[in-house]
Amino acid sequence: MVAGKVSAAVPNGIRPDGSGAIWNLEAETMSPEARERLQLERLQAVVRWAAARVPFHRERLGAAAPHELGDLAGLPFVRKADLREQYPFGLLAVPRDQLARVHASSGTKGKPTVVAYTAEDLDVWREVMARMMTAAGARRGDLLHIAFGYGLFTGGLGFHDGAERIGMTVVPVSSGNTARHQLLLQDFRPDAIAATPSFALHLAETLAEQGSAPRELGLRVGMFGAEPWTEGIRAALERAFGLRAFDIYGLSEIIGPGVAGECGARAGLHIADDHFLPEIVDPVSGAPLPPGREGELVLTTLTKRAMPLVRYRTGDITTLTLGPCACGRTSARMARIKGRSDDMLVVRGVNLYPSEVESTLLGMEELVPHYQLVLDRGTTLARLEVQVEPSPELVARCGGFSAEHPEIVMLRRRAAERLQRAIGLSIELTIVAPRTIPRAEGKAVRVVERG
Ligand code: DLL
Repeated sequence: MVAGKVSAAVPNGIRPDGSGAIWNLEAETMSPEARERLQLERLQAVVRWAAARVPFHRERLGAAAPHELGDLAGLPFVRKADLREQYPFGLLAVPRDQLARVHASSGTKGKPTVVAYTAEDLDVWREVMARMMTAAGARRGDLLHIAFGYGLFTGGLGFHDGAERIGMTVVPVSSGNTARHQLLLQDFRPDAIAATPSFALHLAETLAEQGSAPRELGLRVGMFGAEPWTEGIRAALERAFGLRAFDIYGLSEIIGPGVAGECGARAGLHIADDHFLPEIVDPVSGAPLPPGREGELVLTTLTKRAMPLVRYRTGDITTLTLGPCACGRTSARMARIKGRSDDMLVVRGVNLYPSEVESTLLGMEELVPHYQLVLDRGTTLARLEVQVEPSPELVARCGGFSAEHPEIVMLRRRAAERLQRAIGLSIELTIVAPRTIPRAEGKAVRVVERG
């Protein structure tokens, strides 16, 4: 069996005033030495477990037996393409009838990627989600409005199960149907909301359009994730709703949401690294990079039974920090995700992530936090255009939207200059009419290709 003790359902780190609560004191504050010992023990077990039970892993891992954590770097990577090739159940390490649940990615490019859980795996998932939500300040008895999609996507059910473990009251609204969200937010007055940051902004915008003030809903905690977002979006969400916004990260292949999340110090996301072992590698060469260097996050599941993965290439770009955090947790932390390596655009030889455009533009109060990068590959030199919308206040001041209005023309010039200074590229920028950029109900689409 893979070593994997799951903590009791009762939180043991909650201070009487509820501040700075830690769900699992033992696991989240263990000493670095104890953490490394546990990680090595679990790594050895998972490598044995995967090689003994899954032909795909056996062929690649052979008789590998890591003696120290550093030996991990000698093992082969697993990629998303491997999951597709093994569709649907080729990577299972347990008989199919021992699965408690299956999830899958949306599969926009061909077959979906299937992931599977035993009952123990679901228990680990609930545990890590309870940790992350507690770190964000969610408490037993809080009412939680879940706006992540339910179904094969891991967002809805992941938050749902973790919230039930904490003892929250769950409202499983799921994604879509903005009018229903508005009604329930106004009538139920939840303490907390879980959503993609872009959908939450959309909710704030539509509420304001109908004359109600999102701040008056009384939301205290926002838990956001499933797509890259920046400090600019955080500020916009906190301003709109008057809540504190926390970043929660995860991916279906590893477990779903709950791989990492921010605490009250908001100095990086704590990784549940007693269950998921992180590494950073050079996205091109795959060579391991030291803490503090930016690169691609690679994760190894230390306790998953149904579908263990050793050295899974997440495609997500971040950095790791190992130092202690003010909150008392001792896990490794990762910086907020800059983007996916496959979302990186190369514009006239310069690497560019949509999040860099976002963090530059969102500091401007005449713009709203909805933008899109339109890439035209129809021309010989790929052309990039940034589209962004003006704030309703500015449009009202101009007496309606017109791209030729002097204030809009000036705003366009200033925004383009700001981008040029920050990114070092002159990029075509267009201020488009309010509501032109599509609002997503799930993950926002930041880059669209034309031509
Ligand atoms: O998006 C799981 C999730 C649901 C996480 C709800 C957080 C909240 P997938 O659909 O498999 O799973 O997509 C995983 O989404 O590799 C990242 O590229 C991106 N992603 C997830 N969380 C964040 C985040 C879920 N907090 C992919 N910041 C990952 C940036 C994120 N990107």
